[in-house]
Amino acid sequence: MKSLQKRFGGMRTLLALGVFVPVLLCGLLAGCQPSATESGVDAPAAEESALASTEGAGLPGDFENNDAGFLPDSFYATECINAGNRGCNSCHPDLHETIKDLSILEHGLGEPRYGKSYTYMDCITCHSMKRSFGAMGFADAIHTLHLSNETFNDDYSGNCWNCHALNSDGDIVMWDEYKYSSDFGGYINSGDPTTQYWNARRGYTSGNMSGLSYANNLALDVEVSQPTIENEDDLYVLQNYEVPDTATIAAEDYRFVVTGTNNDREFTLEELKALPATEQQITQCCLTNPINGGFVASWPAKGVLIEDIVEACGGVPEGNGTVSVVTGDGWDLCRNLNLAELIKGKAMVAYEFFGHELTPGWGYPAVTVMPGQGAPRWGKWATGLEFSSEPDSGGNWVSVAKMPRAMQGAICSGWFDPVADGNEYKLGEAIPLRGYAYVLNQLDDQGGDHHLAQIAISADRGATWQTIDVPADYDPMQWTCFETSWTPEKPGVYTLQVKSIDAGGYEQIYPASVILTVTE
Ligand SMILES: Nc1nc2c(c(=O)[nH]1)N[C@H]1C(S)=C(S)[C@@H](COP(=O)(O)O)O[C@H]1N2
Ligand SMILES: [Mo]
Repeated sequence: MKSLQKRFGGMRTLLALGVFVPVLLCGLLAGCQPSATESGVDAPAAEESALASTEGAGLPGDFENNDAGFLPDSFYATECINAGNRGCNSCHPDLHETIKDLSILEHGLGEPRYGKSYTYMDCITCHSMKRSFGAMGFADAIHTLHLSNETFNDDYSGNCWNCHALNSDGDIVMWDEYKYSSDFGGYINSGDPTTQYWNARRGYTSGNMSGLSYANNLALDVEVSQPTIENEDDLYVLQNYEVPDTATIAAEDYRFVVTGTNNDREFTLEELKALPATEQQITQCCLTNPINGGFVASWPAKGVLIEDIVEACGGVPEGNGTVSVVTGDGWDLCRNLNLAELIKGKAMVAYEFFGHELTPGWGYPAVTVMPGQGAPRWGKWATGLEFSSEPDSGGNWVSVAKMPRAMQGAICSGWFDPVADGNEYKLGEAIPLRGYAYVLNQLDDQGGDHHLAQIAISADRGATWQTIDVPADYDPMQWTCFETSWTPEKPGVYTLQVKSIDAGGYEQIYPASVILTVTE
């Protein structure tokens, strides 16, 4: 059996050697194709050495080089489902590398965080939001891009099933979602003990034809906490437009302009810093944080509460119930926010994080942090506040949660350990498990309250869930992290899943999943 880690490990070595990258990775994207020749890499030689170091087999991802991938080697896993050559990462082990040269305006995604790599999930959050905003539907483009590409067609024997799968109802789905589903291996509830028994009687002792193993009814000893991130580089950086000039403005030239108050004022950075300061931990979560994503973090911030700015400006006139953040790049999803809600949430204009000034990418000189609100409502490179009587742009929790794949950040979870698929452990070893769960703390249109109530963990593809209650005194605006360890009783290939359960009656539809192997 070849584990994913081994395959990916092999690929990483190739990438480190700098061979083969343009041909393999960029070759599939028209945008960076020229670099294959410009870089001067001797492609045929590179390809030869690449082949030599992949154990004499064809390319990882080559559909005719049947491979069981993360599954134990068997006729079904290798010949029938060819699990090792399917999904984006089988040809693009580093998807961020694949897209990073597209401009910021096209893909404002920074480096992956927490040691994660980009997966299909990092793309589909935005690319499923084709109705109004977010990224375009890319199905037509991605199909054409691949099917008109020589590398995909000839070197990879590429076809529909590199990327797609058929579920038990015969629907065409994405392999990268299907590989974590309870339908995997041909039984709709494969994790169910009755199904496992049926399979075991036919010789599939792990309980699934594919060789996947299950652990039903987990009873782990789980600890929860609400920490800030230890490593400040784990705070994601993302922008929708070009980084504006205000990101590097000299402190003495910067002005923070406040209008719509009883006594409108302009503040220099020094004057802002002279107002009463507040330090607090804040959880920031992009609404499009992918399933198992890294666009979420909890960090220490210092700044001035919006309430204290209002006070410094002599209050706001009756009727000015909303506030808009003015930003250096013109980002405008932080306009017409409900002032009372922001004050209650201790929203502030932050000019420091981790004990030092903000960096250009993170919104220098000032960012408005809006605890409990999705990160699109935060304004980086903030240059002022406009208080007004415009109507509030509205709480939209329910409509957001109804786009569960696109707006996963409203109710989300992810793994820090194991951080990705493919880790191997020895039987008897206690496997450390760590991750986060978060629910956007907003009122919905009906005034319903939403915050994280429980974290649920499964090792049988969702047939049974262990639920962990979030303590009632936890801050609903912060993420909750969990930590535990698990010692499986049998060797096998397991799937661990975690999901968030909201106090307002919703639960995360697509859990965050990781596949790991336990060897004898
Ligand atoms: N001025 C400005 N503010 C912005 C954005 C932006 O593009 N421009 N993006 C928003 C979104 S969608 C996110 S997720 C966060 C990203 O913040 P970070 O890069 O500091 O983590 O900033 C928010 N505020
Ligand atoms: Mo975002």
